[in-house]
Amino acid sequence: MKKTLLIIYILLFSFFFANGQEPNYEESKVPQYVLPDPLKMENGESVDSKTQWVENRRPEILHLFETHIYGKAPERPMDIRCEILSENKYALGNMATRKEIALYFTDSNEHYMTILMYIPNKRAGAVPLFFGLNFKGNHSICEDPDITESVIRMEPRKGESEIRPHAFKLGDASSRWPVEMLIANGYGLATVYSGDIDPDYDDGFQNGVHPLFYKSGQTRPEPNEWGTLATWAWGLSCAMDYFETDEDIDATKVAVFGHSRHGKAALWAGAIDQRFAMVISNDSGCGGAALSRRKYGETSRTINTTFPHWFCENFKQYNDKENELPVDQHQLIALMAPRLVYIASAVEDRWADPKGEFLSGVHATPVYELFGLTGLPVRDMPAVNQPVHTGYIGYHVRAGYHDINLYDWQQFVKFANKHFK
Ligand code: GTR
Repeated sequence: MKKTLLIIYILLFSFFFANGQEPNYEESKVPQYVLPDPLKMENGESVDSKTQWVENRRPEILHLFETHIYGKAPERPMDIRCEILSENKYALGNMATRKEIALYFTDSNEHYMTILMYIPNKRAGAVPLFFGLNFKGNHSICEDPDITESVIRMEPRKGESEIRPHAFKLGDASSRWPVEMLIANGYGLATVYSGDIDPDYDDGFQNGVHPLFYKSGQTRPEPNEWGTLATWAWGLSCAMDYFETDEDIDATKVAVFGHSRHGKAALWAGAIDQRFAMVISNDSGCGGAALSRRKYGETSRTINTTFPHWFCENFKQYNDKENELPVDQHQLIALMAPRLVYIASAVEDRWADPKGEFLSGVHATPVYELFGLTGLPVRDMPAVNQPVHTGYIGYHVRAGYHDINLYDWQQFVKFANKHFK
């Protein structure tokens, strides 16, 4: 753990040294900014009814995010083909049924992602589900020895292939995945290794699903087409197509969640696909829940430089020009209305700008009010470990660093219990 933190700091330090740019961590140095009004159309007209929001303003904002930030994804394959690879009704000491499902992106059997799923055996009917991407393979989420090991694909080391056999051991990320706690609370859990959809490194968009959808002659996405985050979000929607067909799952109660880069993808998935009843962002930061105009911690320039493949090419035009962005991230949160959204921050995760994440919830709130709902019921940032769960936008800032841990999960479950039970 300490070693990992040290490596992260060294990487960040060398990155800023190379770029000659220090991140701002001082509130007094946050620039003055004016946020785009979610309730004002681009032509200046004000939006004062649900209908106007749903029919006009929401599509307008969605289109702006798609064109300038995440990029447009192609239509998902109709009737996506799936295959149950395994099923065990006696998993986790008989507590759960474990299934592994392959979802094929095309007619061939070559390109697919594998959903790993646990469903509580003690259930009266279909169950609500938490669903999110994992970083280290399906087998990393718990120590269940029968999970099929994901094929891990990472930036190739000199002379080697991108496939890294056994890069992560069984249960490697189990502290982030409280499977048994969720099962005991009556929730299902599903996950997909994000590298099944698009491996997380800049290879010019050759090794993920992109080439399967290129038009003839196309070799990389157009400037307004999907970067890796949008690709992951697209994959999350493909999984939702499957969940709708699985009788064990209540598809009207699926919470899509993600930590960090996966939190950014979860938010975008919740924006483009309104079948997700709840959207959870954990420490998603820049390009996720945090307001870009605050330029606190990670900025558009730093993120586009370190991860040039995450967003669409158009987003790079806004490096150092956050004020010129036609949208800011509170409007992404607003796109979830009237559904549930939860923003989780960690107080030491300054790189992700906890206050900027909180403020997104505050400034998305007027859209919830249009629906007669309370968004975030407070305007001042709550104290550490004092979650706010009474509105449709939930929030907490926990003690500690960039991570997703049991405390975070306990809050998500409490929030879900209020609405899903
Ligand atoms: C960081 C990145 C963040 C965040 C994080 C993660 O290096 O700058 O935007 O996404 O990675 O995904 O853990």
